[in-house]
Amino acid sequence: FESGALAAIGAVSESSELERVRVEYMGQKNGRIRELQKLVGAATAEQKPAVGRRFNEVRTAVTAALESRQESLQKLAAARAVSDFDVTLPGDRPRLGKLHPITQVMSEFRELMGRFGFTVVDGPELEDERHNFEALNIPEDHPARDPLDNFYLACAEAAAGRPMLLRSQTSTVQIRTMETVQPPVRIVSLGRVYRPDTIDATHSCMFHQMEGLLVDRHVTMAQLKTVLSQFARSFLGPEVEIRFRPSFFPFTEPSVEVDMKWGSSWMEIGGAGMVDPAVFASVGYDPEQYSGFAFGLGIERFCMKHFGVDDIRRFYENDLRFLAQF
Ligand code: FA5
Repeated sequence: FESGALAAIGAVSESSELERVRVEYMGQKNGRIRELQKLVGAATAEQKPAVGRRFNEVRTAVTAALESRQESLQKLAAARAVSDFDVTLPGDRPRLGKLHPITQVMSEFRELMGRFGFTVVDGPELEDERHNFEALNIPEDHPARDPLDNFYLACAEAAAGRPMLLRSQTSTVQIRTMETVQPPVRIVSLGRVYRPDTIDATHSCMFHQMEGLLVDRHVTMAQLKTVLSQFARSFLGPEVEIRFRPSFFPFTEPSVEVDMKWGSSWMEIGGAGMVDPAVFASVGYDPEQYSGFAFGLGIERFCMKHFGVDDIRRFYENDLRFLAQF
């Protein structure tokens, strides 16, 4: 028994085989050790001490051989795993994320306008009618307030007679700023705005604007044009031109559309004008003492020009093949 067991243990090369050998020789139920045990039982009283001792010796020896074989098989497996590991292979480079192209452009705008002395402020995307319309001189019956042209919300405030909407323009932040600080004011605010426009290559129902507001004594339209053209040139290059076209906004007088020429074509980038005295009145500024200019630019238009993207929808599809290029 003993020599057979030790030979079988020495011959195995896998843990599973070793387990089979263990069951065959040492198994509680049908292991061959049972036969030896029977011999011990059958021995005469005189033989018993010697036979019992021998039995114990054999059992201890086989058990120890099983254990040491198990240990050496484990060491062998570990060594094999280590030798399969090639330490000279290059490591996996961690994949770094990137900022969205619109986020990149917005940070650059904040930085540029900061250098022109404009402080960056934020305003809420969920607004009331005072900040989105009334204080901006957009009266109750004005078509811009049509529910079909705005994202009004069915919320508790609305039920209590205070309609709320997703802001349709960043001009709301002009009001929020003038309500809290006294002139001189020199701020920009960048953020999302929402309009139920028909979506196409240049229109989205959510987009970004940069609002600018400067209020001081003796502010002129020439200063407005200088700031806008300096800004556009710093961002896109010295060859960029700015053009004003007469327009109308309830909160500026006079009002203009701002076009930018980059390459061979003109492109509309936003609206601007001199702050209407009615707006100053609604925030408690004295229109006799102060004047100001304001502008609101579409950020996506700049991104499209800057990155050569011909469809605004690409920015919102979260397609990594697109986003990874910026
Ligand atoms: C305004 O929103 C005014 N608040 C701008 C303003 C501010 C005027 C301060 C005077 C003083 P307008 O609706 O034209 O104006 O929008 C401004 C710019 O936002 C547009 O020129 C365009 O570049 C961009 N824009 C408008 N609608 C969309 C749209 N659906 N998708 C993408 N960009 C848009």
